[in-house]
Amino acid sequence: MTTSAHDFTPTRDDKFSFGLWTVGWQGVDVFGGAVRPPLDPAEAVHRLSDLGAWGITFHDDDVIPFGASTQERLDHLAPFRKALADTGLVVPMVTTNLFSHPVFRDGGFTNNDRDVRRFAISKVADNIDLAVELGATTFVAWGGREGAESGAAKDVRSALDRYKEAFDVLGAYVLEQGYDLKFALEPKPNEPRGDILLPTIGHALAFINELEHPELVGLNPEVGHEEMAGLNYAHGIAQALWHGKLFHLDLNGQHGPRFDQDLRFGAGNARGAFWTVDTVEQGGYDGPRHFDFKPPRTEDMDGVWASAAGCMRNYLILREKSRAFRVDPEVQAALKASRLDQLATPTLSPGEGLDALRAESFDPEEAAARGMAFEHLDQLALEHLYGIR
Ligand code: GLT
Ligand code: MN
Ligand code: MN
Repeated sequence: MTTSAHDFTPTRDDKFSFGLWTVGWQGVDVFGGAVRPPLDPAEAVHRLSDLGAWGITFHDDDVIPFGASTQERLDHLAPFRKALADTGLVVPMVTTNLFSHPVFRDGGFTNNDRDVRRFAISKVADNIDLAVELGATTFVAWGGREGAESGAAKDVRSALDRYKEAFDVLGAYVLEQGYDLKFALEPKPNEPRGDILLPTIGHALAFINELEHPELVGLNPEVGHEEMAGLNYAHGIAQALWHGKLFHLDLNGQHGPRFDQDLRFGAGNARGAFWTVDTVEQGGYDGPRHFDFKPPRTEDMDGVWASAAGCMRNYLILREKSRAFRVDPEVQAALKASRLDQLATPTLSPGEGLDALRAESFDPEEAAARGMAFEHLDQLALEHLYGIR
């Protein structure tokens, strides 16, 4: 079943998923305490299912309190599992909290304290077992506390050695167990640390190449995290796709370089959101459309669900706009006028070498006089986005 034109009701086929920590965020920030009551994970499953979501994701600590005994662990998981079974909601991704407890004040995998690093790896291994048991195939690693505020405090090269060591050990574990699970690194430039390791998609891609099992590790880029660094998210995920490394996505909204806003998807940089959806839909990504947002502190629980519904509705609206843009004959002519077809053609023909290029007569003045016609093309895109085409 596909969504028909102007029907922005989400269905399971749309593969929308939400972090339990998103709708469950109680609004605690640096300037104030909770404004909303704790949300029972089982209730979150039911409410998200009613709204048309397909999946739910979580950190170990979102469902099982830190330090829980084996029995407490089972007790906390039972109602969550029942809600999943009752609704048919899936768990496509699981992640580990290596940032909230004070023990992680200097991070997990790259903490200067060796004991803490050993604990962090074992906490993740336990959570990998749970992830696989619940059917997850992606394991996100957001290293928000892996970083520093000052220069001498972190030897970046040693820290990267330790970061690599953690993924090498955990990758070997996944292979040994025969698990169908891949890791997705989530870059972020700063916040909560002054500077976070693996700050952007590019840093993370380069890091993956140094691992023992690079094939097991890809990316989970978040809209706001790239835009905080002034980067173009659609370009970032396009490059991740090009490398075959777009394993998962965190969709949300952000207004330019400032603190991590985690707005609902489609709020913030609306033009960026349009190109994000266009890239996701055109680029061959078929994984979850995962929302990682924080319903603002101004909202009560009704506002939380309105915000969650808004994420999905905005995605579907932008998907319809992207499709309409791509099939518009005027757009197709404009793409041709802007020579996108030429960009898709190899620069050298089969069998041609440098000699052929050197022998070619080329008039730079004539070529320099040709405009690219990008303004007309972008105006058509904006008119689709603004809703008049
Ligand atoms: C945290 C962070 C997110 C990450 C989550 C996964 S937790 O809320 O801000 O960007 O995706 O650990
Ligand atoms: Mn995220
Ligand atoms: Mn964020």
